[in-house]
Amino acid sequence: MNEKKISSIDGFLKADTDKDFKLSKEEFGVLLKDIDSTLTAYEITVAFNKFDTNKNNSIDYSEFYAKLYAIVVPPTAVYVPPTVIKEE
Ligand SMILES: [Ca+2]
Ligand SMILES: [Ca+2]
Repeated sequence: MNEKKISSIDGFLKADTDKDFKLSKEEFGVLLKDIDSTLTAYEITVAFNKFDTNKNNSIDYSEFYAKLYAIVVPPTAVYVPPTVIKEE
């Protein structure tokens, strides 16, 4: 198993406090603050807008995972698409 993949799913589910499988800016902010408590509201907004690639003001798992993968996982890692996640 890929530890980074597991932690990204855990992080997403933990951050998604209302369990709609999307991260609002508030939920995303809590997640980022958990990672780096020195982040400002502005930095969180910038990061949120980067993750929210379709600009619908929420981050779904595919957006989250695609960006997290680009940022965190080294290019040599095997990409496993989040096929278990259903899009609306
Ligand atoms: Ca949510
Ligand atoms: Ca979105």
